[in-house]
Amino acid sequence: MLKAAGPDSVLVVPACCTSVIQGIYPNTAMNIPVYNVGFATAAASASGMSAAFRSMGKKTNVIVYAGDGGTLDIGIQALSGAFERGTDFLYICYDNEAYGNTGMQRSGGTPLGAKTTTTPGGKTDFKKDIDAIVAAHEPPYQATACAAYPQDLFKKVQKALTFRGPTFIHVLAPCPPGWRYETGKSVEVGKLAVKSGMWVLYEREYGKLTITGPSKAAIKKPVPLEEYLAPQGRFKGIDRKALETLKQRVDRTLKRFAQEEAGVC
Ligand SMILES: Cc1ncc(C[n+]2csc(CCOP(=O)(O)OP(=O)(O)O)c2C)c(N)n1
Ligand SMILES: [Mg+2]
Repeated sequence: MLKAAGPDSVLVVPACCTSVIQGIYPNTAMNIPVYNVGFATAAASASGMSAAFRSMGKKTNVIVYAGDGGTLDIGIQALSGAFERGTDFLYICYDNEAYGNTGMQRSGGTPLGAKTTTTPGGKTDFKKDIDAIVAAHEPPYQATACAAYPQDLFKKVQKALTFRGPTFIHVLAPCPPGWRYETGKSVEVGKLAVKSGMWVLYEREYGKLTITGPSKAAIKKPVPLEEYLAPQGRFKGIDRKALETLKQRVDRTLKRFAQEEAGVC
């Protein structure tokens, strides 16, 4: 993402796993300025920063890099405000589907049936559709991506930064300790999320939806959802009812996307 963004960029990172690896003043592991801010405040901090840069005539990319907890839950009011005000920034949510930094508690991003430390019997609620919430703010550009497809992600970051105004990229980030699979399987698990239709890659430009990359095939013929769930300990022993509900949800989502892209709805 930083390669795509280039050196004239600043990162705004709220409390999350990234806070642990971002580095120490005056040099950061990111090689660009990184602002570590309060958990709920990423989009608000970025708003001020963007306004300051633009008033000085600078085009510096202001990029929020926040987790699912910091985006779907605690940071949602700041996110909504910044999008409503038309803030010129890119908001990237990397979604490992739980509060990773504090030991994998369930978040609004945790999918139905997944075990976390606070849902030991499997989550009983659906994953929150943050992309629909963002879409309701009518940003000029939003996209989804997955860490298992880095070139797709690279292109989307580059593209997002060509727009003026708020842009959003929601990245599925497989997490070995949290999802309970072997580290070497990260790419495979990420690809199965997309191939099974559990995660759909797309772009929405001025409201117009385009399905991208491997999701074009997955939306027509997804691999069985069990292939995605099986390598992950968090879905071990998922009850039949939750599995059926999850499958129906995936089916419905894929149909909805296909119809929207075809202009049927
Ligand atoms: C106001 C506040 N509440 C709780 C915390 C503790 N905390 C720090 S990081 C974190 C989890 C962040 O989860 P997420 O945003 O999904 O990012 P991840 O850790 O998964 O990368 C929590 C609960 C905090 N720093 N501030
Ligand atoms: Mg998380």
